[in-house]
Amino acid sequence: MKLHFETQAIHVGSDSDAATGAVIPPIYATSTYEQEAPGVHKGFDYSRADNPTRQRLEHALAALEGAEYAITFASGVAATSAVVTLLKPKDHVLAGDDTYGGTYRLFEQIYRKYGLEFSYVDTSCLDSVSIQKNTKMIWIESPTNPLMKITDIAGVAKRKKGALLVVDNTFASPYLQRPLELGADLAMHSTTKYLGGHSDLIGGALMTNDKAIYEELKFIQKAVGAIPSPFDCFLVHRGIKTLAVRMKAHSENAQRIAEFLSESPKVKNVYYPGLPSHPQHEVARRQMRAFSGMLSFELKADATRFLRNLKVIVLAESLGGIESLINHPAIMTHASLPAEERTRRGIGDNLLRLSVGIEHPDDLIADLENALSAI
Ligand code: P1T
Repeated sequence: MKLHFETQAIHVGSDSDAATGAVIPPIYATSTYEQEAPGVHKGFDYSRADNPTRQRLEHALAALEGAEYAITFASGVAATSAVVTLLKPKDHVLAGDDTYGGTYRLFEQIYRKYGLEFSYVDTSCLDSVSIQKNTKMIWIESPTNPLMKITDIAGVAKRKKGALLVVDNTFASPYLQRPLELGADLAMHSTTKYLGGHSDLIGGALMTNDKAIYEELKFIQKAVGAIPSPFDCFLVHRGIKTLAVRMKAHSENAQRIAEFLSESPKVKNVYYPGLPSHPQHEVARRQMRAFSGMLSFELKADATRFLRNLKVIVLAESLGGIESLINHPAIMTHASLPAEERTRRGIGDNLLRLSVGIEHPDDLIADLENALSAI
């Protein structure tokens, strides 16, 4: 029987514990496993290689992305790093020009010195996706961080000419968007965000249907060792059981707030793919089930004073938790970009990014209204 997303999120990887019948299986806090004789064991030998709590989470994550395989990491950045180590010196990565600041930092400040080449284009415009002879990977986010640009994933997949297409699906979550079904080779997540959903852990994951890529990444996971703890795996697994209901609530709240902000005379621009005025609104409608809880907006003046006057919405990095978080990208999440790179991308000093939580939307709107009236 083919189960729906909501049912898979609750049941895949969540069979009762065979030893005790516990409906919620135990967290396997163990580094190692007894062997009957050298090399004879029950499938686990050392927890860097594999751990039952992690394995259950990986089964669940694979099901949610519609993938054969999932591999988890200690952070989203560790997952990104694992993907890049599939490449060799002189290979070229064509990346979106609006990605998480830490992704750009990893590419430019770590991997460039190992001889990899990176260039950045606006992949929301398909014509800018031009593949060089040595392009081995295309790296996109959709929606992007922080400007919420949308890339036509199926459109890029048609142009990839043998390069691996990797989609950082963090802002959408697998409930809203499934890149592998649109032709991507790998989906990547910071599980810190919507999958965990409660701002209480750091983690990352990769999903694929390609066995050879999976085996290579599984080897990298073990050999490099950036694995998540069993405790964090348990928390992500608990979080994803409510992913569907949370994503519906995040999306509904964000739509209301985007509409509210669009009407404010104090706001210059609102970036939210759910607004019909968003340049890629139609693409988003086609490839996403709803528009998620992430939006950005540019104030006409004085972002700092506005932020000081918020009482419910919390000023903090990160996103995707049940509580609303607001971020100043130029000073916080995207500070690692050189100033001229930020300006080129359109990340100005009055740009704010809001991760809309699942509080009552009237309270969030009242909080924003009050802070807007102070500027
Ligand atoms: O923080 P970590 O779990 O390592 O994930 C990195 C990462 C990767 N991809 C995207 C789209 C992200 O947004 C992030 C992390 N982002 C933040 C911490 C932030 O506030 O934008």
